Amino acid sequence: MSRGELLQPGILSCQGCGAALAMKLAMMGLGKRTIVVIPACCWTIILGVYPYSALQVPVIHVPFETAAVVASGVRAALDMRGEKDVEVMAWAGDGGTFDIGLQALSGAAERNDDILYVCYDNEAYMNTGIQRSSATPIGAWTTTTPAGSLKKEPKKDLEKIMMGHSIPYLATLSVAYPDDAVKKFRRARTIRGTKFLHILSPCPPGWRIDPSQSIRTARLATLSNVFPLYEVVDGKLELSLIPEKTVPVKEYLECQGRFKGITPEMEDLLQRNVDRKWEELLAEAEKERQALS
Ligand SMILES: Cc1ncc(C[n+]2csc(CCOP(=O)(O)OP(=O)(O)O)c2C)c(N)n1
Ligand code: SF4
Repeated sequence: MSRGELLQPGILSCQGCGAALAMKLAMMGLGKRTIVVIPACCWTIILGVYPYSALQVPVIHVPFETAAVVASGVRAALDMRGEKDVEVMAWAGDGGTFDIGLQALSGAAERNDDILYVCYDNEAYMNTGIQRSSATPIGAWTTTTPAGSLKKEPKKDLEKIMMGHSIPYLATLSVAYPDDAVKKFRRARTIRGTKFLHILSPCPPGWRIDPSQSIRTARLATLSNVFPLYEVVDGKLELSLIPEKTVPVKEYLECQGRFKGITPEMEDLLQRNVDRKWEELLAEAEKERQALS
């Protein structure tokens, strides 16, 4: 894999930040003719302080809830100028996507605006000190789900919501599978209409892991089917990876301090939800496979 030279050294992330690596992979897949729209999130900081920027492409910082709508506006302006070869990427955290930016994202997707929307998912509002978002899993500690009242609600199924918009391309990615991730960014670039990519990006301070364990933790998320990797192209689902041997969810939970207080009942529920979702994905992928044969 060649170096991601569009993301320069000197970024202001914590050590082992999955979100930083995610951007490096995005830039490797997308290339120079890209404009990046970033709402309030850790990446507002990671990039560096104006007038400096670690990204060698134009970046627009926008209010928290407006990533998708600003990206749509930039797209419209580029279209008027005839600059069809420029990809507009909205790049937001899970708080900015699953919660506060969802309405703007839904609007763009319903219009099928030609933008790439990427959610880097660290499963909480990390930039403001680790608060619960609707992407936070059951049983996770955050500063708003302290010991004794850990999150009881399951993570919102954003893929289902986005698939309900019939967009031409949706994919899940992980920083632990960089080749797969770069391939999906490249593919997204070739597709016109709204593309939605969801990339799992561990956050060592928020997940209570050692920075050296970021990639291992992300890999366990996929090997336990907590975060399966797949693509949906024009409504057809294809799994990117089927683990040879599935790891119990427990193993994924045990390597992170944020799940230290999880109850056996919550753990059970999480495992059951993961199994059900995986069965659904397998069935959908098999249906598509049979339709093709
Ligand atoms: C309307 C509005 N509400 C709250 C904030 C404060 N704020 C800035 S960043 C942030 C957290 C962003 O969380 P997320 O989107 O998950 O990205 P992460 O910080 O995890 O990278 C919050 C709450 C804001 N800037 N604007
Ligand atoms: S708090 Fe988490 S997401 Fe934010 S820069 Fe640090 S490691 Fe990255």
